[in-house]
Amino acid sequence: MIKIIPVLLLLLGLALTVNFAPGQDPGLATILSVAKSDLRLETVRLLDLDLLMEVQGRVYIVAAPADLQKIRSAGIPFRLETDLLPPSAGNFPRLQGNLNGDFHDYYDVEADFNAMETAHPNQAKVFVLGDSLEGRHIYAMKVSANVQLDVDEPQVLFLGCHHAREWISVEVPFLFAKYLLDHYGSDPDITRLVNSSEIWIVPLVNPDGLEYSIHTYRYWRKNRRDNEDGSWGVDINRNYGYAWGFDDIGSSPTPDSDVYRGRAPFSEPEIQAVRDLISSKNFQALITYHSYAQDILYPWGYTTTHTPDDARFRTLAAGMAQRIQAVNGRVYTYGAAADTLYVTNGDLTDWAYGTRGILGFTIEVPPIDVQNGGFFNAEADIQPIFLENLPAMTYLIGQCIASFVPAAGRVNGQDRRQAPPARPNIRVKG
Ligand code: 0X9
Ligand code: ZN
Repeated sequence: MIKIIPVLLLLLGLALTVNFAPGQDPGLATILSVAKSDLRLETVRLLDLDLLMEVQGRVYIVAAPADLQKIRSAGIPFRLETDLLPPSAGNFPRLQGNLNGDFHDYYDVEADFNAMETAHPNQAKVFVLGDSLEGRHIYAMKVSANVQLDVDEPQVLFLGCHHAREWISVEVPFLFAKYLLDHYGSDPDITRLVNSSEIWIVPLVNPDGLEYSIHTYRYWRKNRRDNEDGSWGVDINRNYGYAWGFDDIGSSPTPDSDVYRGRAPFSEPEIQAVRDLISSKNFQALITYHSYAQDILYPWGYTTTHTPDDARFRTLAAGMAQRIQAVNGRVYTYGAAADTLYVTNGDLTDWAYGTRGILGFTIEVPPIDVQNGGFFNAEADIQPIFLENLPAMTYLIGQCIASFVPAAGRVNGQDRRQAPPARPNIRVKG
């Protein structure tokens, strides 16, 4: 997404990382560059441009036809760079050759989840939360001791892949489910966690987008909604129903934008499925995985005002960052999302916190920048990235167990919710 980070990357590296598929989706395939001096941050925001990277003073942009038009109208000189990004060739690493390598695709998630349930019938149960636009299932796995029973226990949710091109974000929650099941009964800490909580894992919120990213266009971000104006996709992390469309900076009303918020809150079935799961449970906390950056973000995203729970959020984020750093030495920064990253509206964590008081975190896993690979994690990095995130996941569950209030003494989630904000900046068309 919008990530402007100075980079010394050589163009060769750029060619290696882009799986460009000319002809398959010409509306999405143009790459162009603009001199950095001609492109100010406000312009980027205003024009809603999807920045790819910065190389030697030039900013590379993934441009749909409408973006090209906007850049032309704004009078910004640009250079077409499409030729620099050839179709993936035989000598490219396997991962970049239209194959997902060790990364899960939809069918891998399905098969592995079913196998895990069969192997661990007392601790793992697979649920179908709903279906995507193209009819794929949105899978969830519940991991808990005596998993068939519903007990009043702390509940924590881990999700991945709202954004199609962020393949690593499937792996972290998926591998967590696998780790819990593989270590239940032998590792006392894991056994205790599984015995005293309900852990829910939804590793692939956007299966249509992921399949499209694997097979057609590696940089695809949104779902596969036909917007019926020649453009495709809604950014499902702008479609949640709290402060939806609060302004046109944190999301876009324009269908061909990469941060298009959709026609209405919760218009997209993929996140209706997530909403319905969350509404039917009593989650204390959640982590939604994204890439790339190394940060831990919490509400609000729609405004730089802090939540009344800022201190609690900060303590938990610091605890997670510290544990992550202890594994491989990587520093994850943390803070309120709108301060730390950029404003977003209609994202999962704002909705989960704003309507149900859930302590919702977005973790953007490595790499830290495009120089280190951007959305293209090496297969060899899957395990290290999962393993460094593992103690943050178990820490968060441990904190939820420690502060759990059983149903009898609990304030209903409904009572914790905060009235959605007015939308002073919303533009009315017509
Ligand atoms: O923009 C997003 O949806 C996330 N970043 S990404 O580059 N993976 O697309 C960040 C969402 C963070 N949440 C808020 N800012 N509320
Ligand atoms: Zn993302």
